[in-house]
Order: sequence, then C-alpha cells, then structure tokens
Amino acid sequence: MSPKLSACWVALGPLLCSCALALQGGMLFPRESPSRELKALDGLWRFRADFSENRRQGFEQQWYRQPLREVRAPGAFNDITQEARLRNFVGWVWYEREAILPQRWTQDSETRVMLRINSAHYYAVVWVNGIHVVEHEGGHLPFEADISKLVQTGPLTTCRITIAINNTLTPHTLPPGSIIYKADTSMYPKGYFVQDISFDFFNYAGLHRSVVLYTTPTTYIDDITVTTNVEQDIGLVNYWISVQGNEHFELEVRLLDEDGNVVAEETGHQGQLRVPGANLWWPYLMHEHPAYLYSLEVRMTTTGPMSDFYTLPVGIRTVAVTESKFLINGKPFYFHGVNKHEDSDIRGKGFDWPLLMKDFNLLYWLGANSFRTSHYPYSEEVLQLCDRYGIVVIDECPGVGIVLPQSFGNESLQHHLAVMEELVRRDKNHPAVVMWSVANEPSSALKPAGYYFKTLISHTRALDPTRPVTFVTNTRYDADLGAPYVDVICVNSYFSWYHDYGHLEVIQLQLKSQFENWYKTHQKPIIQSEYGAEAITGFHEDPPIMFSEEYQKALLENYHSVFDQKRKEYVVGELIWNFADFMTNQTPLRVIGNKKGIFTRQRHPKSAAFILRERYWRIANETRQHHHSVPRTQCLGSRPFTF
Ligand code: BDP
Repeated sequence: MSPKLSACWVALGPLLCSCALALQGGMLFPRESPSRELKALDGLWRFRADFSENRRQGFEQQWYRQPLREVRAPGAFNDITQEARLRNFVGWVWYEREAILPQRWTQDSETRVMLRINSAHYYAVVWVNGIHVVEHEGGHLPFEADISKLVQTGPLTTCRITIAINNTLTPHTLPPGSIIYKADTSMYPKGYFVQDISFDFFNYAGLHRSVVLYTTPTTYIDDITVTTNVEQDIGLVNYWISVQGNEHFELEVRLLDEDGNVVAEETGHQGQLRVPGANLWWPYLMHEHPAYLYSLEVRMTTTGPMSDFYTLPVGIRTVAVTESKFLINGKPFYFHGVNKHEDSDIRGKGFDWPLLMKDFNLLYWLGANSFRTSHYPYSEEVLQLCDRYGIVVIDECPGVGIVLPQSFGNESLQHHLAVMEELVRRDKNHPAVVMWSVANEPSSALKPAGYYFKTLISHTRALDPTRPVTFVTNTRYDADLGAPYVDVICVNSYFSWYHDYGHLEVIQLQLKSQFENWYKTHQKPIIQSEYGAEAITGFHEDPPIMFSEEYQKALLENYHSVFDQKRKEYVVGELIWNFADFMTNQTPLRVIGNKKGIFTRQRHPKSAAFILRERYWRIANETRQHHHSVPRTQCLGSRPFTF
C-alpha cells in the first residue's frame, strides 16, 4: 500500500500558538533563571476536613481567616491516616501554610510574585492572608494567581496561603461522577450519600503536586511556543514568544546544543532557527543517542533596566501519520509500551521523586519506549523525564467514565474543550508528546456522543495542528463514535477476561477479527491501547486459571502472536494494561484494587513483566535505526541530567 499521508503535522511552523487559545496567559513551567526566583512550598501543611453535614462549615465560619490547627503532609489525604471516614471523604478539605518571603519580593515593585498550584483535585478556592485570589476546576492541571499586590502592600514578609479543595464530581466534571442520596431511612442514616463514579481508579484527592511561589519581573516572558521540522539535514525550530507588562521590549533567542555551543540565534517575538546537521530527538531504543535536547534561551530586555530570562528544552523531531504507519522523523515508530497511573501506596496520586525515578528505571529495564497518560494529565516532571529519556507519550485528558446522558450536553462539552486548551497550553512544547487523547471509552450508546466527539477532536486539532489526535475506544463499542474523526485508532479489548472467562483459546481469533474490522472500516493505523488480565502476585496455576500469574502470561502471549502478524500491516503499537497494580473503589470485582499490573503496586515484577521484557527488547532490536544491538543493561544512571 502506498503510504498516503492522511495528515501531516510537521510543517505548520508557528501556527500553534497561544493566540489560538481562549485562555489568559501562558503557563510556563516555573524555572529559576537570573531574573526568576522560586520557592517550593513542599513539606507540612495544616489540614482540616469539613465533616459538617452540609460540608460548608469552613465557608460559614470563614476558616481562611484564622490559622487551622491539624498538621499533615501534602499529597492525597485519603491513605495517610487510620480514619475510614477520611479515606472515603467527599466534600471540602482545607489546607493551609505560611510562607516567608524574601524582603526583595515584598519591597521591589518591579517584581511580580506568583502563586502556582500544580494540582489540586478537584475544585479549588485559594486565599492569601484571608483574601480570595483564585479558583480552579480540574484536578490535574496547574493554575496560578498574581499575588504581588497582596504581598507588596506593607511591611509584611510572611503570607498565609489557604486552599479549600472539593473532590465532589458531577455529571459535568472531568471525570464525571454523581452524588447519590440514599433516602431509605430503614437502611441509611438521614442525609446519607455516596459518590458514584464510572471509572476504574480511586478518586484520590487533595494537593497532589507542589505549590510554588515564584517571581518574574513585571515585564516578563509570558509564553513560548515551539514547533519543529526537518528539511534535508537542517533542523527548523519555529518559535513564538509572548511578553506581558510592556509593549516596548526586545527579544534575543539563542539555541544551544548539549555541549553549550550556540547553534542558531534570532531576534524578535517570532521566527525560525535553522540548525544544519541537527541532532534529532529520537525515542529510546530507536537510535544510539536518543532524546537529544537543545536549550532555547530567551532573553527579554526593555529600554529600562528590566530583563527576563527563560530557558526551554527543545527536541527537534517530526510526527506524521499515514494510512498504516506512525512516523517519527519520517521512520515508522512502533509503540511498545505501557499504560500508567499516578498511583502508589500511602501517597495515592501524590507526587514523589523516588517513585518516579523507579518507574523510569523500570521502563528502561522493560525496553518500553512509550506510555499513555491514562486517564488524566500527569505531572510536568513526568513529561520532562520523558523528553530527557526518549519515552514517547500519548497525552490523555481526564475524559474518562463519560457514560451519563447529561455528560454529553453543552455544559460538559464546553468544559471538556476548556480542559483540552489547558492541556495543550501546558504540554505543547514537549517533544515526547506525540499525540493527544481526548477521552477513554465514553459510552457510545448515546445519540449526542457523535457530535460531542467530532467537536472535541476538531477543536483539539485546531489548537495544535502539529500533532495527531486520538480517542480511545473499546472494541465492543460502536466504531462510528470517534473513529471517523481521529488520526489513529486506539482500541482497548479484554478478550478472555471480561467475557469468555478462562477461554484463552478464543483470543487470537477475536483479536484478528477486531483488527480486520476496524481497519476495513477506517483505513487508519491502529494501536492496541489496552489489553491485559489480573494476576495476584504469587498465585500460580497450571493449567492457567484466572488471577494466576500463568494466566496473565498466557493471555499476553496469545495477544502477542496476533500483534506480530498485524504489525507488519497497520498495527502501530501495543500498550499493556497496566504498568502496575493500582487502587480502585471497593467492589466485588476488585481485590484491594486492580491487579492487571505487570508490576505490583510496590513495583515488584510479576512473571508477565519478564515476558514483556523479552518481547520489547526483541522488537527494539528489529526496528532500531542503527545496526548495533542495544545493550539490555541500559539504565538511567548513564545519563545524568538536571532540570
Ligand atoms: C478498561 C478501562 C480501564 C480499566 C480497565 C480494567 O479503560 O480504566 O481499569 O478496563 O477493567 O476498559 O481493568
């Protein structure tokens, strides 16, 4: 088949820019520079859950006016105490702490002081010294407030930050949920309610990621957008920079290689840097020097003494899709990777560096070249590591568990569009991100769903014409829901798990039919975006029985033999469900969480991990671009880095 380009995202230059977004301002990751200081507010916060009947006592008594009393670390609050009622709490929790500000921040009126919250799940209201500064909906994306005026009004050098967070989900939130009141007083106490959700992970809540204070000058680099392309051996870096605070400024832009040599420079807020003989950003295991990153140094000066500096890592690479291939730098790329969750013991979804490094070491060990951020945006630090280590990312928004008819109305759609804007604004410059996923397995039975997804996908494509867009479906769902609009078909299936229990012998036939049907209808490349089986580590059975390690292994092997046939044609990836066991709601279908991990929740390998490891390294050695085999001892330690 001739590789007809069904879409090409590489050549659009600086079209991808903040001007396409309805959002105010950029959301550059806070980095220190000669003009910017940063203070992370990690460590202990005061904490109080509002157990009052209407959950509004905190607002009625204005808890933001007085210091709170209890002390607790940030992160998800659910699993760090012995209180069942807190583990399952639904409503407002209150976090608070003081920050001591350097004198210069409070006295220099040319310093802008920003408060940034990297993730507060789900709805957050923020006060500084009792004054309301910002609110935000959505648990996985950052938001910020300019608090300069508040902290620069007097001799004050401390500020008290209060964050009230509500984890209630409604049919219009992402993910959706609903509160069910149980009115039968013979069975439930008065006012009893539970939160009902249709997604399969625990709704951890609280301050999941860092809160930081940082400064910029009052005229500052607000946003940078970079797209890249390659012509012959010339790397092209198109950039677009927005500056706020003053109309009179100059911009100098320099691109430095990994040795610190300037390879290209330009001036002005928009332009193109040309890099002859560019080192391209290649995925892990596809090239002997993967993940090459340049540094884009931006320097803004005004006619006065003010200047601002920001350095952005840049990987030069192209992404394109044909009828049957996913191309990175013009070469066929095969996703051999995993689906993850932000999830671990005690922390829940709380960010943790040692855990993150362990996960990246396991990905390298496994020979995985990619993952999907199932089912919500992960922390920015995760994406920075992916850029640095060449792990390719399908970046998914929190559109999971959309099954209620009310969740397909205009209110939900407008919110979903806004979330995609926030996601693209945050992650647009990561070379590792090669595709957006707008949703996972929404119900296909509902009429308005077709319009909903058509709008969502075309809006996302307009926000970022440089990357393909997908929508993850289940093979049992109606193919017409999203598939006609996406660039790549992502399909989940659980043959011999959620049906035909125990009948491993039907997998190959069913999987073959799946691929052939989807391809015949749509002629688009297909990724098996989920497949797997639960295994409780240490359970062994021969012949294999469900929940044993042998069953998980045998199920995988049956899938693999079909992948091996179809990857010669149009299947461009396989992502195991799941990288590690993870916590879910309590149901009779789950044994202390979902056990489909190939690693346990503590990151110990099950037998299936070794099967996948053999396979992924074998595929890597077949598809690498250079004719040397990649040593399996490769580990992260060989590439030290800093942010
Ligand atoms: C899939 C969902 C995923 C679940 C998985 C499972 O996309 O979120 O965890 O099923 O049931 O359909 O294990």
